[in-house]
Order: sequence, then structure tokens, then C-alpha cells
Amino acid sequence: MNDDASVVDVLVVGAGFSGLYALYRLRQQGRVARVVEAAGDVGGTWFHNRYPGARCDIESLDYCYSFSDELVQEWNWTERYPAQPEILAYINHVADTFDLRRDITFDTVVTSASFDEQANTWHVVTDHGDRITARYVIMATGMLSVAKLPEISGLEEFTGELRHTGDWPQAGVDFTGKRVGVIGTGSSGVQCIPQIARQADDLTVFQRTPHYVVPARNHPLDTEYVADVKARFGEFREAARRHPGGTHRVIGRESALEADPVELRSRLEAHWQQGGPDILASYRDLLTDRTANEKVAAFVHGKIHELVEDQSVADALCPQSYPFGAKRLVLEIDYFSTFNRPNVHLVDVLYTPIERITPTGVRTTEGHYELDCLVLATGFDAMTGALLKVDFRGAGGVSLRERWAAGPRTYLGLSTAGFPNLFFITGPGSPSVLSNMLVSIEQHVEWVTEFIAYLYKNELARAEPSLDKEDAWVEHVNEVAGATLYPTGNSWYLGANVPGKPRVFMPYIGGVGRYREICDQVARDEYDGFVTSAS
Ligand code: FAD
Ligand code: N01
Repeated sequence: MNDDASVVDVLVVGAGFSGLYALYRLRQQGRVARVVEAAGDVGGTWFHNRYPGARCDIESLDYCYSFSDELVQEWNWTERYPAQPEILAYINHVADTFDLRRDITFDTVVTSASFDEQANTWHVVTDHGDRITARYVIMATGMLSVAKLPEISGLEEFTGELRHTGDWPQAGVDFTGKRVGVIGTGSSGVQCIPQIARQADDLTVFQRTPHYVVPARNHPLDTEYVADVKARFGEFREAARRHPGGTHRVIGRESALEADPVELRSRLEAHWQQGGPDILASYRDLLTDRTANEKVAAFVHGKIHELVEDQSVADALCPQSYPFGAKRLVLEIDYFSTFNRPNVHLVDVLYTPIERITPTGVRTTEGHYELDCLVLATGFDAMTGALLKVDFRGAGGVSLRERWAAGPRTYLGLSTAGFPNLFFITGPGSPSVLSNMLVSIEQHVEWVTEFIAYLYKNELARAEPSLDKEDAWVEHVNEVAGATLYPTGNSWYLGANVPGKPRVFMPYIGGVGRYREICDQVARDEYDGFVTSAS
């Protein structure tokens, strides 16, 4: 990093979808901005998660930027659910088109940041010892960017190839002729297992909790459909902005409790055939009423038993311990049929727990599995992981880790009291991971950069949320979550996958459209809830 870069108006951490758009907007506003990125290039999630089968579960025409009509018109998505290489190519295209790389420092990790109350600036330090002074810091560090290793002893002793899906090598991994093990059957596991099974000699899947999995029914996009959406893209995206999930999912108004059994089955079957996550919204009460939820759960269990030949394996693949949709619903391509292959074995480690990793494989209470490669599809320290990896010291030297010891506390998911001039993109307390992230990212980046422009225009040097507004928002986020079945899911939404992490439901379930209205109203009310000052 050169000296000119060490004093900036705004430091953006992370060069995924969020950080790139933040840089674009800040430049447009004439701000001196710099992005620092741990990876060697742009892409964020789509740079790091290159495992075979990695793919989006939001449709491509929704999962893209809308800020530039030229970009919308010139880029042609090829599939309903784009695969990782296509998404990464898109992000690279964006970085090239808008010449973004010249303001990004790669291969550099922000490690600490302390707020200087005299100067109202952040002093930021990187792992290379760079020191950057910034009036504002935008954390575009991702909600799913800190790979989580499982708490299993002996991991470091494994002498074969050990890989985490969230930190996949750029050169790829060749499984040909190998005995492979996969630990984890969430979205990443479900996506990579069929691909690895095709290549490897032998695949053992170590499953602790089965996830609810429904068909993706991915397909090439029809060019006429793409042309039609592009012709009315403004209106198309506006509908997503006002939608609870930031998509175009049709939300059922009826109750599953009142539905005639034949009608219920035919509606769920239609969703199953159409593929995608919309089955979650097939009835209005699936995520609020246990009995309604059990109807769709029973339907999915039936499908698993049809698709998997060995009925004891089918039984093991049926989730029983939490409601349908309370953990992120997973889309599959050839997942269930993979368990019909002779080279694939399911080990139910709920009943025969993993005791340890050995130099040559995995030992469960039942036996030892010899492996050449072990793939950890074990998820992420989600939502707070990347934020708390940085040693933030706010006003009065208070540590963010200490302030959030009982769980993250934010106002609107955008900012936290006591840490002035610090903003989060899709942070805890916002719709974030429960939404189409591209809609939420654009909304947050636009809101934060507008706020920064407002602060400069009004010669204000410091802004942070008031404690009472923050408390009220946290209470609201909890209250809305408490009215649903989500908190019963023992998921990473709650931090349940990280031992010792406080159990707090982190994303805001109130809906993307409603949330946008709240944020817009706050801005119209001269950033109500933020305490600002000139010096
Ligand atoms: P990220 O893409 O995570 O980028 C953050 C960047 O910050 C990373 O490159 C990281 O290296 C960098 N960084 C973090 N900490 C530091 C630090 N201290 N110093 C320097 N750099 C740092 N969302 C959807 O809406 N639909 C999907 O279908 C979908 N699929 C997904 C599939 C996978 C495999 C995963 C893991 C996530 C998926 N998501 C999906 C969520 C996805 O994370 C977001 O959609 C989006 O890509 C997030 O972009 P971002 O820029 O906010 O964060
Ligand atoms: O991680 P996960 P992920 N022993 O936390 C298991 C997004 N995403 O990377 O449930 C044995 O969901 C764990 O078991 P259990 C998406 O938002 C999207 O798959 O804790 N098993 C679980 O099965 C997603 O939700 C896509 O019992 C252990 C698995 O590891 C999020 O990222 C694709 C274990 C972790 O599942 C995270 O998904 C990929 C242990 N010690 C990711 N520790 C799309 O398709 C953990 N597990 C869009």
C-alpha cells in the first residue's frame, strides 16, 4: 500500500458484491475511498467457494446488480441458478468495466481499528502493518466469509488432502481414483456431494443432521424470457425491492391448516416439480405454525423415500429434529439419487459419532473409514464472524467483542452504538441472509453512502446510533423472530453451530420491503436515531 492511500475518507473492507458497489458509489460522490481485501482478487463468496457444484439458489436475473442499466443489458446469464464460475466471471466483468481494482489492496487483512475521538477518525491496521486513517469504515466483510472448522480432535493429524468448501483452492481438487469423505450436509455439502461422487472412487458422507432439501430444477435460460426481463428490468427489480424476500416468489395467502388434503398435495407437488425455494411460501403459515409445517415436512419425507432406493438410507436423510425451513432450505441437483450409487455411503454420525480424525481417515464409534481426501462442508462463523475477527475499539476504547459478548446489537443492522462512523453491509439485525442478498446489498450500500454524503454536506464529522434506538431495534428484531418457527431450528442463523456463541436470532425477519421503508423513513427524518456532531 502506498502512502497516498493511507489517509482516506472511507475505508471499505472486503471486495465482494458489497465492497465493489460501495467503492463505485463512493467514487461517484467524489470521495477518496480504498478497499482492503484479504483474498488475491475480487469476488468474496464466489472467490472463496469454488468447490465442485457451488451455485446460487436465487435466480440469476434477481441475483445481480441493478445500479447500471448498461451492465444489466450487456450481461447475459445462461442458467436459472448460475454456477460459481459464471458469478465470478460476472463480478470480474463488473470490476473491469468500472475499473475498480485500482483502488483495491489485495492479499491484505484488516486486523484492528480504533476510533480517535479527537479527530473523529478510525486508525486501521492490517496484517502487513499498514496503517490507514479513515473518517468512515464500511465493513463489507460478508456474513458467510469465515470458514468454520468442526470441533473434532485430530484434524491437524490427517495426512491426506484436507479441504474446507469455503476456502477452496483456485486450482481445484482432483478426486479421481480417491477415497473421499465429506463432513457436513448443509447447502455446501448437498452441492458438492453429487459432483465428488461422480469423480471419486468411493465417497463416504458423514451426516449429523439431515437438511431439508428440495429440487432446484435448474435449466438454461430461455433467451426470449431474458430479453423480456431486461426490457422491463427497472420495474422487475422494483418489485423485488418491495418483496419480503427481495425476489419474485409468489406468497400463498391460504393456511395449510385449512387446505383440503388433495389440494395441499397438488400445490406442494406443483412446487416440487417447478423446483426452487418457493415451496417455503406455498402457504402463509408454514413458518409460524407447527402443524401447518408438519404437513409440508411429511410431503418432503415422502419424496425422499421415493427418490432413495435403500429405505434405511432414506430414513436417515429425512430431517426430524426441526421444522421445515427453520434452517436454510437447500436446493439440490442429483443429491438424493447420489445415494443410490454403489460408490456412495452414508454414515449417520448422530448415532455413531465421529470420535476423531486419524492420520488416514475418520474414526466413528462404529469403525474407521480410510480416506485420501477429507472435505469439510462445515459452514461458517456466520454474520458476526468477520466483524469480530477485527479488534475494534470504539469510543472510550471499548471493544466490539466485549460489547457484543451476549450477541450482536445494532440499529437497523447498519451501525452500533459506541462505534461512531462504522457501518455494516447486510449486518446482523437486517434482512441480510434471509433475503436475496443482491437486493439487500444494493439497499445498504446506497443507504450508507447517502448517509455519508449527508454528513459531509452538513459538515458533520461523527455519527452513531443512540442506545435507546438500538435497544428498541434489537427488541423488535427478537420479537418478529419469536413469532416464527425459525428460532427453533438450531441453525447458524442463531449462532448454534459455533460452541460458546450466544444464541441470538441474528437476521431480521420483518421483510425486505418493510425494512426498506423503515430505513427510508429514518433517512427522511434526518437520520432519526443517529447522534451526530460536528467535531
Ligand atoms: P462476501 O462475498 O463474503 O465478501 C466479503 C469479503 O471480505 C471476502 O472476500 C473476504 O475475504 C473479505 N474480508 C473479510 N474480512 C476481512 C478483513 N478483516 N480484511 C480484509 N478482507 C476481509 N446469497 C444469496 O442471496 N443467494 C445465494 O444463492 C447465495 N449463495 C451462496 C453460496 C455460498 C457458497 C455462500 C458461502 C454464500 C451464498 N450467499 C448467497 C450469500 C453470499 O455471501 C452473498 O450473496 C454475497 O456474495 C455476499 O457478498 P459480500 O460482498 O457482502 O460478502
Ligand atoms: O454450512 P451449514 P454450509 N460433525 O452450516 C455439519 C450459504 N450457502 O456451508 O447440522 C459433523 O449449513 C453440520 O451438521 P449439523 C447458505 O446460506 C448457500 O453448507 O450442525 N457434522 C451441517 O450439516 C447456507 O445456509 C449455498 O448437525 C458437522 C454442516 O456441517 C450457508 O451458506 C451453497 C460438524 C454445515 O452446514 C452455510 O452453508 C453453500 C461436526 N463436528 C452455502 N460440524 C447455495 O446453494 C458441522 N457439521 C446458495
